[in-house]
Amino acid sequence: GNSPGRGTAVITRTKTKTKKPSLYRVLILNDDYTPMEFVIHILERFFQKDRESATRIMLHVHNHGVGECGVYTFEVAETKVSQVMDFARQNQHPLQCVMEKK
Ligand code: TYC
Repeated sequence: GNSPGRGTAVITRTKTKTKKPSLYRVLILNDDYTPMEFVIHILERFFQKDRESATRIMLHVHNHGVGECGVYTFEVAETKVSQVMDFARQNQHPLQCVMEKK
């Protein structure tokens, strides 16, 4: 540490930051009402999936109840969830999107 002023001591950090950010899965949940085509569109628009991957993920969710859209750091994952929830609500679909720590 150094001593910048009268009666003050500062501990300086020597070690380089090496902590990796925690990662979060963004998941979509199945429901009985959201059109398949709408879910495919969500996956293309907000998760940069090509049509084939988007269709595969949508069908996985349709058949299994839940599926992974992508893995992101906290703030990015939060933003994706908000974007999906806002877009679904705007279009009056009950689609649910959540995040979970890996
Ligand atoms: N189960 C919906 C239907 O049959 C399709 C769907 C798939 C809805 C995935 C939501 O996350 C979802 N129209």
